Amino acid sequence: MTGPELAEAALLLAAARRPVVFTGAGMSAESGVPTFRDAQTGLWQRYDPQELATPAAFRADPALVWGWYETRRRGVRRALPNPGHRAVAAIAARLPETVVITQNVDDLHERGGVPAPVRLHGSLFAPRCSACARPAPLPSDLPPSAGPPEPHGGAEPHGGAESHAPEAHDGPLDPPACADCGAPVRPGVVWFGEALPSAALAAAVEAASGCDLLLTVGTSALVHPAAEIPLVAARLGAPVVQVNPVPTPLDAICAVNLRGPAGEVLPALVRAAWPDDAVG
Ligand code: BJW
Ligand code: ZN
Repeated sequence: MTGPELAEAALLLAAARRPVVFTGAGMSAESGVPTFRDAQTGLWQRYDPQELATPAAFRADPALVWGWYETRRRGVRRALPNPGHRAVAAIAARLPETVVITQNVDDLHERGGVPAPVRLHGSLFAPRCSACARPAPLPSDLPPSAGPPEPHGGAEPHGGAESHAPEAHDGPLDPPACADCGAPVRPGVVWFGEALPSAALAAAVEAASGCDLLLTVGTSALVHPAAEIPLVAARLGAPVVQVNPVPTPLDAICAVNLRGPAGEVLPALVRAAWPDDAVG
């Protein structure tokens, strides 16, 4: 990828000392992890968020909700970081004050080389008791040969369109019981109507308030309060660079809009910012 927009964004990145990288589901799309709202492939095209991603849904049918999240967790387990994740890690390695803020509940930033992203919407890998909040152990995964292959594309990182198909839901699965109080264990993610983890939200607002560049990658910017993070940076004068194949509500506040997939645009951006480095 080349062009005046890439060159302009590269100048902003090369000049930055305290960048924030703010990511959404599009960051992991090329790893085969489905987004939520993309036409055809987004999870919400196939599943109703009100039946799966709210506290009321879990109360009404814990096995349905737990089974769905277990299917997704196993899909993510098989996925691999894509070149976009590695480019974000390269930015963080080059600029140690970089803060990576993610809405994603996968662990692909960590496996891609960013050890501690700020997680606004929790994690698929941190289940906890639905009553007393005690952290619960992850269920052990079946070996891949133990069952029929799932049609999730995570085993084919950076693959074609087939790897973006939402995975089949394996069906209801009773959640484990809390070892302390016996209540059902729930996924450690943030559902609609729930508060974001206060420390993570505070860290995100602080980083966005003090950054000198905000790079927003692969988010529709429709879900609040997370979507306000780029707005905080823009309001305080930091340039915002967006990486997304399609327009979003953030377009208007962006200094540069880079239209394209994160797995291609981010490595190109890193190469353009630091042409003499062997990273990206
Ligand atoms: C690519 C690409 C490629 C594709 N490369 N790009 C203000 C206004 C309106 C509503 C509200 C408001 N404040 C609060 C609300 C309510 C609600 C909300 O925002 N609703 C709106 C949807 C209308 N928010 C909440 O309920 C939040 N809680 C809250 O506000 O609590 C208040 C409270 C305070 C005190 C006490 C109690 C309560 C919680 C929100 C939780 C969101 N949870 C989810 C599910 C997580 C668990 C799970 O995984 O199942 O988080 S919803 C889902 O959306 C998930 C995501 O993190 C989040 C954002 O989605 P994201 O990442 O942007 O994905 P997509 O699919 O939308 O977009 C993907 C993008 O990638 C697209 O743009 C593509 O083009 C692009 N793309 N391929 C780069 N290769
Ligand atoms: Zn408990």
